[in-house]
This record gives sequence, structure tokens and C-alpha cells, in this order.
Amino acid sequence: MITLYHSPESRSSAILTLVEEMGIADRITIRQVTIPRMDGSGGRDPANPHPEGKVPALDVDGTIITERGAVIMVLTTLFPDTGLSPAIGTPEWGAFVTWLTWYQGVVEPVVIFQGAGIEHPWLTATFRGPKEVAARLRAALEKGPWLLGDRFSAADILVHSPYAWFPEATPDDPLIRDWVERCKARPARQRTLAAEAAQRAA
Ligand SMILES: N[C@@H](CCC(=O)N[C@@H](CS)C(=O)NCC(=O)O)C(=O)O
Repeated sequence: MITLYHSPESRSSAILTLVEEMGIADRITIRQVTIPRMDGSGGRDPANPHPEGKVPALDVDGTIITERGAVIMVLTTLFPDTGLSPAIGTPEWGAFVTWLTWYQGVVEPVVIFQGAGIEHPWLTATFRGPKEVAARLRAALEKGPWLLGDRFSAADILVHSPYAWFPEATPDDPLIRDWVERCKARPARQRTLAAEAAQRAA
């Protein structure tokens, strides 16, 4: 049994979009939980099994998976015929996993440090910075409309996500901005956003 712990308009929304893209909403349970929000609303939900009370968390038969890159790897592995990742073990799958782990290990820290206005030689040595992130995205997008070239994948869902939330962090490069807009315009994401807006209004 697979349960996704989700909170609307949060990092777990990317996983909800993935579920919609994969067409597996009927194969997993989606459980809405609360999280503490920046405006002081919400709070940690005792029903959420994430060790830090964050979202997303994925419960697969009692094992808790956290970090969106890992959640994406697990879901695309469990449902390999849904077309959101290359076949496991192929070189293309290696590239796919690289995008997911580069996002978690580099892009998210870089975007957060940039937003917080923090610079330090240790951070630059470890993560590089926004310029290097932009260069790597550009190099990929010069070859195709998506990070893996011609094929849209779950890597696009994850890697574009901070730029959808914080447009001001998006590199000033038309190739990257257009890719972010392509990701945002996908029908599955639009359906996810509409469902979340409806829940908020209810
Ligand atoms: N690195 C984690 C980050 C998870 C995360 O920070 N989630 C936020 C939602 S935007 C959260 O649950 N915050 C609640 C809290 O800090 O307690 C991932 O990518 O899955």
C-alpha cells in the first residue's frame, strides 16, 4: 500500500503533479496533512510520518521515503510504464537520476542561499552558485525542449519547481524561462493547481 502525505501549495505539490502526469491517482492514497506555514498558520500534523513533520512523505508498505528526488525515483520505479522516466539501468536513466540528485544536492541549496542573500566561500566551493546552475540548465535545454532532450520527464517537474514558486530566482535566460513556462503550462500541473485552489476555497 502506498500513501502520499501532502499539503497543498507546498513542495509536495510537485509530487501531486507527478502523480497526475503518471495517471496513478487511483493506485495510491493521498493524505492531506498540515505543516507550519511561513505566515504562522498551520502546524505540525501528528498524522504525518515524516521524521521532521515535512511534506512530501511517501509510505510504501510501512517504509517512509522523504526528499522529492527519492520520492520521484521510487514512484517512477514502482510504476515504470507511466513514461515519466527512462528505463531503469539505461544510460538515460543515469542522466535522469543525475538531474534529481543534482536538484536536491545543489539547486535547492543554491536557490535558498540566493533568496536569503547568503554568500560564503565554503558554500561556493561546495555548491557553486546561480551562474553555474543556469549554465548547466542552458547546456541541457540547448539540446531539447526538456532536460532529457525530446522527452519530458519527472526531472523537469522537480528541477523547474523552485522557479515556478519564486519567479525572481529564475535565471535571466530566455531558454530557461521558456522551459519553466512549458513546465508550468502542462495540463497535469494546471489540474493540480486548480484542485488545490478549489480545496482552499472550500
Ligand atoms: N528537501 C525536502 C524539503 C521538504 C520541505 O521543506 N517541505 C516543506 C514544504 S514547502 C515543509 O514541509 N515544511 C514544513 C516544516 O518546515 O515544518 C524535499 O525536497 O522534499
